[in-house]
Amino acid sequence: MRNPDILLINPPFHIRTGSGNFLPLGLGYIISAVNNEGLSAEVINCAEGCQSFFSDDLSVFETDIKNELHKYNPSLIGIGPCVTSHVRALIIIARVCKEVFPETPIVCGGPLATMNGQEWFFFEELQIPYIIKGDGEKAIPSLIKTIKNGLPLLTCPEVSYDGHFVYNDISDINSISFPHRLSSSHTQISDRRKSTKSGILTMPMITSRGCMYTCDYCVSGSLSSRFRKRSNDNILEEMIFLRDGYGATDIIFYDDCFFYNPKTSNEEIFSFCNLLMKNRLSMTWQIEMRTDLLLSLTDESLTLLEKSGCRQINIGIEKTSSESLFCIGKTSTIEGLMEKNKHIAKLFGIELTATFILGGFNENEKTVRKLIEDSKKLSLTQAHFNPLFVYPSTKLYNNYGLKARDWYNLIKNDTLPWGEIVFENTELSREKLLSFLDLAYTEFYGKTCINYTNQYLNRFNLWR
Ligand code: B12
Repeated sequence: MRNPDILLINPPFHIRTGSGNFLPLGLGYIISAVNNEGLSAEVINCAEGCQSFFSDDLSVFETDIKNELHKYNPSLIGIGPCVTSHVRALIIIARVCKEVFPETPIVCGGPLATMNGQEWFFFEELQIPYIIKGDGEKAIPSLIKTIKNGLPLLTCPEVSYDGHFVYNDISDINSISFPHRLSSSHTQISDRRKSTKSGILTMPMITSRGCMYTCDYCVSGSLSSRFRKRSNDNILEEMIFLRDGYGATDIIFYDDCFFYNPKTSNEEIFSFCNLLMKNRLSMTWQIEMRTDLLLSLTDESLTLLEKSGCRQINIGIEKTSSESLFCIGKTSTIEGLMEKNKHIAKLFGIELTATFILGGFNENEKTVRKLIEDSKKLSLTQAHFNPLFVYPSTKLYNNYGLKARDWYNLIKNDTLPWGEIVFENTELSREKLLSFLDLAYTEFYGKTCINYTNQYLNRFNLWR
């Protein structure tokens, strides 16, 4: 029997074809914070523990997780990071945890617990009375100490419960210890981000909290009351730590916008890249970038990016017309992108890849086909297409006419097993949009691709 101070449970999710999968950095951060206080944490990683969210597979998952839980006797159970797509699995995890450990306190955290207006899901549907909103690094050690001192959890200043919400926001994120990591064999990098070279060890990092932008469809902007970014020195220190401690040669920065301000992007790049070069880091890396930021880059910045190891820029293009961008509340521009990408592809050794969204208020078959055609003209080596998804706590969700609790029933009762709400309009049904996904991949890659629609309709496409 294992007796950790906290047993963390990472819920399973519907892993899509080619998707990445690794121990959530949020859990890694929590484990480090707990260990720093001389406390212990263990994880049940369910990421691949469930073949699908169809009921027969969920029953198998229920038995498996129950058996796994019986190996532990923790002081506290933490479930998360919770996202909306986990719903069907969360219901089972919460039920089984209460059954196996009727006396042990349980707390949930992550994006879904952080969103304003979604607290009811935990209190009423999961019957979990405590959640942590925002950063967990101070909150979780504090919760464990509260339990060790024999006090009720609601005396812990960081905890939220029905009628009492606390948002945890660590001001100096440079003060947070680097996240605990599992071995590289637990890190699956998505096809879009993988290096084609051999002998590369890629590890993920995150260097900010929240997002400066508030695109209508995206949750990131509402996950933190303000955008916080780590210092360049602190980022470099973690890169060196991963290189020397784990043999990492390549980093994926998962920040929504690594360089974040188009007005100062060239200066940001100058400081960051020069710091890496001065320290002879010799690692490659990749970042996410908005189109307006990419368009603002000078050749000098692009040279610096390449020289300091930036091997790939993933551009969040999403739409190829200003009207469609406007309809999803994305303030970036598209004009000049084709020429800019062509220029970068010709003169610089930086691979350009992109994400695109199919569907939206103004969209029809014609606009979707146009987007697919445009995607081929943007000098990209890879592209990732998604239907427009609707998440609670976004402007799109309200504009789509959904009420605060509607997402829950839509996902719980959906005939598809993936936990997503697809934006539909009179011209584009969910089925139609899914069929366009196959067309998009086939057109973009110039060959008949594996059936991408299947990744949504069927059991998980795992690598085993
Ligand atoms: C990196 C990333 C991924 C990676 C890794 C996922 C992972 N599990 O780590 C990949 C590409 C695999 C991925 C996949 C998916 N992602 Co994702 N992802 C992100 C991203 C960009 C960063 C996450 C991160 O590392 N944050 C940094 C850490 C430090 O923050 P954190 O995770 O919030 O953790 C802190 C707190 O939340 C809290 N906390 C976290 N866990 C717990 C647990 C407990 C018990 C407690 C008390 C507290 C607590 O403490 C942590 C430390 O302070 C976010 C956007 C964002 N800006 O956050 C989207 C985001 C979380 N993803 C999202 C989605 C939808 C998905 C997918 C469902 C997409 C899909 N359909 O395939 C899957 C589901 C993955 C999963 N395991 O659940 C949405 C979730 C929105 C929602 N509706 O809930 C987000 C917000 C993106 C968005 N803008 O919409 N994702």
